[in-house]
Amino acid sequence: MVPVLRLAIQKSGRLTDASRSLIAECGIELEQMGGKLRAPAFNFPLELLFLRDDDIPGYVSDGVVDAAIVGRNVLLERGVDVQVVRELGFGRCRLAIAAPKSFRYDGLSSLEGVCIATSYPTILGEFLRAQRVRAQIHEISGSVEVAPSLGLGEVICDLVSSGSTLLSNGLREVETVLESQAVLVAQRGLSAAKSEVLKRFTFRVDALLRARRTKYITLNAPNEAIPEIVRLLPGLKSPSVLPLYTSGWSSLHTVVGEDDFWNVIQGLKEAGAEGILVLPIEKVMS
Ligand code: PRT
Ligand code: ZN
Repeated sequence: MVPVLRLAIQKSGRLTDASRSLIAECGIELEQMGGKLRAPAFNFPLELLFLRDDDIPGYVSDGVVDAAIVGRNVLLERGVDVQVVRELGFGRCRLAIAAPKSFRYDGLSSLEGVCIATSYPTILGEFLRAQRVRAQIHEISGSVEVAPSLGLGEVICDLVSSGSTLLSNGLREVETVLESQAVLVAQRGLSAAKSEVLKRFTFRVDALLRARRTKYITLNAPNEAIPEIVRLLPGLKSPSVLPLYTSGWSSLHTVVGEDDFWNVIQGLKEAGAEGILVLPIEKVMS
């Protein structure tokens, strides 16, 4: 019998919606998504558990759950030994040191002897040790950005995404300690049967992640412009070229990565492409 993989996601917070969407887009349907602690899937051997993010790393390493989606920052702060299976590309943020505008910062040596307020003492401690900086760490549990104004630390170390929280508290980012995003993690030493279910789940996740990173492009072009357009298109293989009803014109179809997408489009127009359509891709199988 195929065992059920127990996968934990954050119950309610910044990673919740994206984690639920990922599972839904993998074609996995849950029996109920209400306020309950767990939801079994009816078309895949998976059971979802909704937990506080801080509890997730420990539950994975203890084997209470088999796998989970959690921020890399939380994982490293807990210091548990679990397997990072995939980076998921959402929940991106950085753990950064930020100082009041009045604080003179000329590099890491400016932090010597300084008191840093943070909810990430483990990660910060390791960073400071690696950089050979002796600073004091003052652990606080929330609203770290107000610490300097309350005299709880001269500088802070906290998660940043847009930077607007720092800005509105008169702080500026001076060092990046860690780049973070949501990761799929699994317990070390899963049984062979559960590893197989995880592999099937990861296969779906990979198809989805590849699709999210790519766009399907179609365009029309005069035949003489095709060599230059093909040169510009970094497709999976070379693009498909189909003749149009209007003689001397063709339609090209290909896949372009999100990273170089805008540069490619600009180049295509300059090379004579017309009627460019950009379409989302649902899955890309390797
Ligand atoms: O209730 P539970 O314990 O499960 O949730 P939580 O309140 O501890 O975590 P939550 O939901 O706030 O964040 C979950 C995860 O989202 C984090 O562990 C990160 O991996 C990720 N993430 C991504 C962030 C941010 N971006 C983020 N900006 N987590 C927190 N923030 C906070 C940050 O602490 C600061 O207060 O947002 C503020 C800064 O945001 P900007 O946009 O103003 O820079
Ligand atoms: Zn938390």
